[in-house]
Amino acid sequence: MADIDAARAEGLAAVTAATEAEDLARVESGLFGRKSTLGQIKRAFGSLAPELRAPAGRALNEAQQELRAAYDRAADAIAARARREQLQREWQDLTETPPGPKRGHLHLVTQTTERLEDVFVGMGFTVSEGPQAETDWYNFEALNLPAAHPARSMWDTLYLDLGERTELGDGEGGEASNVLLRTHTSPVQIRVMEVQPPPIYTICPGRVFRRDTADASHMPVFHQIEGLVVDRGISFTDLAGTLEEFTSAYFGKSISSRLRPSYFPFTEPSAEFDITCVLCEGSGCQTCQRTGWIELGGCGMVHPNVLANCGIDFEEWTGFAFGFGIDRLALMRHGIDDLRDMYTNDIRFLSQF
Ligand code: FA5
Repeated sequence: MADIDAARAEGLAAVTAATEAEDLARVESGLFGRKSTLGQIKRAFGSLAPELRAPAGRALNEAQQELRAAYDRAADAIAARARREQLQREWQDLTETPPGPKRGHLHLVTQTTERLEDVFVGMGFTVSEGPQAETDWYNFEALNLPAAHPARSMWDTLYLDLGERTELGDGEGGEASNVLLRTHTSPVQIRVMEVQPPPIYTICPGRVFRRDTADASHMPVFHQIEGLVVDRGISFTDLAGTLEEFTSAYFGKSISSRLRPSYFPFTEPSAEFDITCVLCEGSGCQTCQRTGWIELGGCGMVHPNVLANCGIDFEEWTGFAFGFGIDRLALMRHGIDDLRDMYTNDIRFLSQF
């Protein structure tokens, strides 16, 4: 019995001392094999008196079971620790988002609009706004474009079906079939002239809508900025000078402007307003089709009919107006190939600006 106890204690101590899988494997044969201490004691049972064999056998079995249980616990603990260590070694951070909150910024078109406003405010202009859903009166009729005027086809229009009369108009328009998404910022001219007596020096930036198919230089929803000046003795040279002043203030001294004859029903005479190609600075490249110039928008002297529609005496007051696309301007300024890139909301593209 004393030998069995001693062998059990010795076995338990050996199991406890084994901290690695190899140590445990090494002590295993000393614990359970035929040549183990308990195995040798068992073989000596033959020399015991018969009445002692049963209690000795029970004690030996208990000792063997105890050692087996201690051995299995130690093996489990070593295996669990090895697995933990392996997982720790093989762990990889696959998270795609950078840690911590990142500050966003204004969209490129908003940044461009704010810069344009700054330049014009610096030149003495105020900023005016108007609704995006307009009546036929403001978007067309008051701008010298009566119903069925052929020039209406210059603007592919999206009409709104509101079902009932709306509050948008002031009596001249406002019936459901007459409500549309404004196709340009020119209706804001009318809204300003209706309420503000001259002199007027204002710009009107805003979102406009056309039934245009999206391509590299067109979007169905885009942005324009309108300029309107009404004062005594305003002439075409004031228009040309203002646009030139704006061009060098916004783009820098190396970029200038030119006017080409054109047609808009609400201005007479009318012109197309070009600037030196920002990318090649006038030497000719793919973007400007080797002309050295890029078209920015339209302009002209406010048509007397438009002044009259707003109750302004065109004998006393004259004015000029201009309007150009903000999105295309941003495109040119940053050398972007495709207008659609600005609106697909790919954060990798947007975060460059
Ligand atoms: C007008 O909309 C006139 N209201 C401009 C004007 C104002 C003339 C005051 C005279 C006096 P136009 O349709 O050409 O003109 O548009 C002006 C500019 O808007 C274009 O030169 C272009 O830069 C931009 N634009 C037109 N259509 C789109 C489109 N689908 N996507 C992006 N930009 C466009």
